[in-house]
Amino acid sequence: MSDNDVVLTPKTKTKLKLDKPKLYKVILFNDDYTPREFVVTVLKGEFRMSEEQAYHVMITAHRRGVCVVAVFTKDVAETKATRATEAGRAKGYPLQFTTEPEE
Ligand code: TYC
Repeated sequence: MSDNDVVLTPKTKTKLKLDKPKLYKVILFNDDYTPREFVVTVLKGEFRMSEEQAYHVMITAHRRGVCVVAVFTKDVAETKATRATEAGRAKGYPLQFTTEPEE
């Protein structure tokens, strides 16, 4: 090899790329039995909403049938949906929260 030959060394640096965690929506369903004020109380307690935010979400579910409450990582969404649904069940109400992945 002569002195002016160029030697190219391939770069082999490995970059650790972490995918951002997939997010899940918590969905609230309307029903004919759960009192409005109870829905508002659960939304405030489990989702840390103000009275106004909670009322808005409750009345949207009441009028349209469903409402997206908030978006979280999978574990947090499932835990909150389960706890909120359980709070209704404990009072004998059919209040339902579910989760679904964001597109
Ligand atoms: N529809 C209920 C009523 O009229 C109130 C309600 C609102 C229940 C929203 C569930 O997700 C809900 N008492």
